[in-house]
Amino acid sequence: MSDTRSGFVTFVGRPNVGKSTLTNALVGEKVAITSDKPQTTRRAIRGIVNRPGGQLVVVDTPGIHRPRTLLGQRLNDLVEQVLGDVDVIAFCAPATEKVGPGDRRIAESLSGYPRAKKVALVTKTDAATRDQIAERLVEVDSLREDWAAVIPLSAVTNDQLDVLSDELLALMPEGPALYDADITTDETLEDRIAEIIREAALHGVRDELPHSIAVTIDDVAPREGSDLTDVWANIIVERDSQKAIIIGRKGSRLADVGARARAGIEPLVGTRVYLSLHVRVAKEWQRDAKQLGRLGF
Ligand SMILES: Nc1nc2c(ncn2[C@@H]2O[C@H](COP(=O)(O)OP(=O)(O)O)[C@@H](O)[C@H]2O)c(=O)[nH]1
Ligand SMILES: [Mg+2]
Repeated sequence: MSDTRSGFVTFVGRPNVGKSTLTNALVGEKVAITSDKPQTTRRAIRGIVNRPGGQLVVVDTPGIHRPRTLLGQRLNDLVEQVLGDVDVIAFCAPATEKVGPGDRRIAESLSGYPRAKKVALVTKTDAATRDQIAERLVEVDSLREDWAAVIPLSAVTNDQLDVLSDELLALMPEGPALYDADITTDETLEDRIAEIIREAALHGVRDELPHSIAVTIDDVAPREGSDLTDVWANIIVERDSQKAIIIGRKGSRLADVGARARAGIEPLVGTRVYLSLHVRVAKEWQRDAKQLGRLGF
């Protein structure tokens, strides 16, 4: 018999409702990149939350989309798999927007995962009025009969996150911790660096470009005889015109991306970083099985 609980939880909800931000806030460290662009999350990222009563593994996913490319289909398959496996699914809707058809559809779709317990979260309470929060709680509560809990919270001000962790842990099966207590994610260092660079590259780009950006790492190596880590990475886009946008006038945009990325990578590796970024074109990689395989999808 075990006196601790442990298990897996994932957040679902429309894009931009704050799922990745909440993952990071619970873990207490940035394990999932965030942005206001669609499809920012492209992997199932596991963040680990240690509590006195046990361990939560938070799986942040891209969410179900209408697939427009092979990448989109693969991401949907990944999300289906996660939803079928987790112990708890937490539905998220922001306090700042009325519940709409998209929310309703997602909440209904949770019936397809009978194994998981379901909770509802009203996110972004810091940006909403008391009346909005109250209205949203009522709307969200009525979306399903079987919510184990309905919790308002803010991942930005950390409001009610302890309540959420305790509630989630209480819904988990009894069992020992699944990961060592001193790790926050099972992502590799290279994967985390690639994601930080992608987040930097997403900054300030619009339209289709966010979807077209991928990042690969050639090498991460401490430079001999110095307190410096060399990182060689590639930003992959789908067209020459996109390459020109990423690089910018006289390389100015790429320099900004590099500076922004370096600031995120340095605390992760614990040294100063020399970042070598190359922009490459992989034609239509989102639709090409071979290229997707190469990029790890
Ligand atoms: N004010 C406020 N903004 C938030 C909160 N959580 C997320 N956001 C913002 O909402 C946007 C989308 O967040 P993200 O976590 O990437 O959403 P996801 O697509 O559901 O993973 C970002 O610009 C976040 O900074 C919150 O608790 N309060
Ligand atoms: Mg996300």
